[in-house]
Amino acid sequence: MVLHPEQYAEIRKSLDECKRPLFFFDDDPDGTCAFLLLYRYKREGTGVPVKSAPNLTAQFLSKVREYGPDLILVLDKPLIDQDFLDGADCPVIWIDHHGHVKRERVRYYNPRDNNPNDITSTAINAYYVGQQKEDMWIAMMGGVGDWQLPPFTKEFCEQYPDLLDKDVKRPEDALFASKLGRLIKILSFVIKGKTSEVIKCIKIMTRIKSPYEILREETPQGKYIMKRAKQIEERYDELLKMAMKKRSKDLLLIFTYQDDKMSFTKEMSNELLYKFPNKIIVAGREKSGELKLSLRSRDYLLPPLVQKALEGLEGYGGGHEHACGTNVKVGQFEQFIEQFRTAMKEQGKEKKGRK
Ligand SMILES: [Mn+2]
Repeated sequence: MVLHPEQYAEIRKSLDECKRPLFFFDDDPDGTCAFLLLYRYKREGTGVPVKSAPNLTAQFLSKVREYGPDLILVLDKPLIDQDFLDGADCPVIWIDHHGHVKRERVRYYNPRDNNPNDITSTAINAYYVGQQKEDMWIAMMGGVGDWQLPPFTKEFCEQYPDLLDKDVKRPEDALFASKLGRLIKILSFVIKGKTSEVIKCIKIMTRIKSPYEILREETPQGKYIMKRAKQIEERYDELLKMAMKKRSKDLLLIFTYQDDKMSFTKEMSNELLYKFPNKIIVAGREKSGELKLSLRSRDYLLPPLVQKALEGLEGYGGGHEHACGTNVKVGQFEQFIEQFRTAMKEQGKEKKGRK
C-alpha cells in the first residue's frame, strides 16, 4: 500500500456513506481505470471524463448542478481550480499522483505527500480503496498504462499467466509485448473521439466481468468494445506506419499529421520510442494552426531542451524528464526544431564531458 491504510479507509468510508457520487476523471487509461474501480465498488453514481486540459475548471460546475451529487471524486487530474472547489456544495475527494498542489475545501490524497518519490498511479490507489480482487485486471491496465508495474503484478501473473509473463521486469515490455498491453491499447482507443461513443464504451466497461470478454470477444459487450477499438486502431496503424517511414540516420524522428478530433501523439511517441530506443521522438498533431507535440527520449533530459527550443517563439510546454508535451505555432515549427537540435548538441557535449 502506498497511501496510509487510514487514508484508504477514509475514502472507502466516504464512498460507502454517500448516495450520489459524481466522478471526474482524466481521460487516459489510468484515470479511466481509477473511475472504473471505484464505480464498480460503489455501483452508484456517474462519471465524467475530463478531456485535454490538465485542470478541472469551474466550467464543470454545470455538471455538478445537473447531477446534484452528495460526494465528488476527482481522479488523476493534476490540477483543480479553486473556483471549482469553492462552487461545489458537497465534499470533494481528490486522488492524484502528479506534483503536490495546495488547495482549500478538498480532501486531497497524493502518495507524494507521504513520500516524495512515490508516484503510484491513481488506478492502483483506487484498487486499494475497494480491494476487489476480481477487478485486479483493471488496476493493472491503469498502472501499466502509466508505465508502472503495480505491487500486485506477481499475483496478477499467477492468475492470468497468458496476459503477462511473470518474468517481465520493465513496464514498457508489459505495455508493448503482452496481452495485457493489448488490452490497454484497446482501452486507450475506445476512450478517444466522440464523447457520446466514449461514454457508451466506458459504461460497457463498468459491466464487463473479465478481460477475456474483450480479448476473446466472448460477450456482445466485449465484442462491441473490440469492434470500436479496431475502427480507431486502423487510423492509428496507418499513422504509425507513416511515422516509421520517416526514420533515417537522423537522431530525431519527427512525424506530424493533421487531425481535428483524435490525438494519437502520446501513444505513437511511446510506441516509437519502444521500437527505436536510441532516437528522440517528436510526434505532432496539427490543429487550428498549432502543433501539439509529444516528445520522448530515453537518454536526453527533455524539459531543458524544450525550453531552449521555445526561446523567442510563441509556445509552451512541460512534462517529465523523458516524456514531454509542447505546443508551437505551425509557422514556427522549423525554427523550434532548429533550436532543439542546437540544444541537443549542447546537452550531448555535457554528457560526454561528464563521462
Ligand atoms: Mn495517472
